[in-house]
Amino acid sequence: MKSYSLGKFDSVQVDSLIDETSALTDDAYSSAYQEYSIGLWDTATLWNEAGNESGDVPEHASIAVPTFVGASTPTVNEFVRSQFHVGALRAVRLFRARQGAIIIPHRDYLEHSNGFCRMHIPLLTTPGARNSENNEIYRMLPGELWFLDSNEVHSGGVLDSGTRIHLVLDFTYDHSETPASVLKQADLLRPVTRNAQIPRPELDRDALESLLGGGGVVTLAMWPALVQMLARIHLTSDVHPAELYDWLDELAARSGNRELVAEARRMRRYFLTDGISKTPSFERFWRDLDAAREKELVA
Ligand code: YCP
Ligand code: CO
Repeated sequence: MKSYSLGKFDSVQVDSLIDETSALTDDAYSSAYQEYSIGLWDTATLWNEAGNESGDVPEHASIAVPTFVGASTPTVNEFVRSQFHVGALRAVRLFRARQGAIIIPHRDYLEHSNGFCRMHIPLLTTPGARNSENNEIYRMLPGELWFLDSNEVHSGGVLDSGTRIHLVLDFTYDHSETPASVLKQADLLRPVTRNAQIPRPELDRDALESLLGGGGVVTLAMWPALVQMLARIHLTSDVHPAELYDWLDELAARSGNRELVAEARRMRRYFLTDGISKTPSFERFWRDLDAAREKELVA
């Protein structure tokens, strides 16, 4: 696995971050990244480039500063300034997943020249919290500092009714340096020795086959619900997260519906190969199809 833990922060310090972030209300969280979220998955942007309150984090060159929401998290801000080299910092966010919510398998930075050096510090967790990177599933625990290699196919969230909140920091990525160089004093972290990986039982291919066999009754309006079901399978059965896109191709092919075939292809491009600026969103794609159909009817 390319993602790894660099160690653990002092628990008293982490507790103060948990207290402060748990007190944030729902309006601190935004629906940026809806296209990626499956269920109640959202983000609160605490630091971003000056003037950007949208929640999106473009690969900008300016130093990150606290946002409107970040003005109400002085403890987090102080922690960030004391532990990290903020000159390289581009964003500070909270990623929250609740009640079975996950992020769809994808690769980040597809259209970025360099990407970010992304660090996760779990604050709140639940036994069903999971992350995936290629063929591996793992669980991060509160107070640990993790470097996430988001160039690899990954996903994450919760499988149970609980809530997971991670503090996520993005730094500019100077590939000649190790991720630990974003820390002011990497040697102050306590070492993490536990094995974070979680084994999964073999995938029941017959059960999967019966799900995919239903292509004939599927329409575009049902598509997101099917994607949501299939996207979670790799978190509980031993299969690569990118196989989701093969299943979608398969389901679409069996439906005999050209629109579904094009939609499955769009999703692979959006999440795995071309990225979001070069590929339409599902909403845009669906609207355009409807508009084209309308036109044909009129002609
Ligand atoms: C992640 N990737 O993998 C992030 C969340 C969308 C892009 C937002 O957690
Ligand atoms: Co990602």
